[in-house]
Amino acid sequence: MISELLIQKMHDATQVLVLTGAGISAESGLATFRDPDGHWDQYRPEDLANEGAFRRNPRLVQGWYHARRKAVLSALPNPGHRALGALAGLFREFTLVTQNVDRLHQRSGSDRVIELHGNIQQFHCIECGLDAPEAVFAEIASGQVACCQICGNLVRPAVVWFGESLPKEALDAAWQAATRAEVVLSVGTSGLVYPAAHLPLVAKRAGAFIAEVNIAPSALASEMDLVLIGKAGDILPTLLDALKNRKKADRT
Ligand code: BJW
Ligand code: ZN
Repeated sequence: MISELLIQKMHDATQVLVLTGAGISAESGLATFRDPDGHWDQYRPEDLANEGAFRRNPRLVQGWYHARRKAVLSALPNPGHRALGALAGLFREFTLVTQNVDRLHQRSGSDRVIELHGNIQQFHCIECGLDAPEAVFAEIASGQVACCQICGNLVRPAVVWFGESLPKEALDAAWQAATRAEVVLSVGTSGLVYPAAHLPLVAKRAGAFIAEVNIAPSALASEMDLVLIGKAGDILPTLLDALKNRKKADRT
């Protein structure tokens, strides 16, 4: 099921980067963005995931993020997340970069996850930046527009919307790791959103072998050295086992 070429490339590699997207959390029951039944089957991105939309209709946007935050808090990491956590231990340098805001990688035991698009757990004031207390979620749930207790401005989720810069430190670290990586796996992402989608391409230009794991070819598929079609929760544990076996065979 897993390509021998990928196993060999990963077996030989010391520096690996994995980029994940919403597809890896689909098997935890969280909706993706662009798949049928994804978030944007119901809403247009421009109505929700940008600052202008938020200022025009804060109740809608706060309510949508609050509902997603609740879904995230009751979701559990799945075998795909866990396999990446275990894969990390097989390489000298393993960089896990995610576009996801759900923190399921961290909850499955991955440390040092680079979050490109922030996280949905925290909300903060758009003006003074103060972290919102837990009480704002009850306000939002009751249909009120939640505002900062210090300056009275709106509170927003700590995510990156369209037109906003990604956190500089996170993007720089991901970019540097991409230029060093010998193998890149792009998992469960449509490859449509930049600059995240540049990472596998940057790595390829620097000589990396790049592969994707997706239930259908992504927008980056034609650039990939290898496309593995299937669920992340099936393919990643199989890849982990195959690599462990190969390493064990080497030692005997
Ligand atoms: C499975 C599966 C299973 C399902 N197993 N697989 C260069 C070119 C063109 C445009 C731009 C560019 N550079 C910048 C831009 C503009 C813009 C952009 O990219 N636009 C394009 C869409 C056209 N980018 C930005 O604005 C970014 N900022 C920026 O560049 O700042 C500099 C700047 C400032 C000012 C002006 C110009 C530049 C910011 C992007 C922020 C993205 N934010 C969101 C929302 C986050 C908050 C939230 O969660 O609501 O991030 S958008 C949304 O898309 C979210 C995701 O992280 C992101 C990527 O989505 P993802 O993860 O790929 O999900 P899907 O649903 O698209 O795909 C799921 C995949 O999984 C599918 O392929 C399935 O097949 C697969 N799948 N089940 C494996 N079980
Ligand atoms: Zn404030």
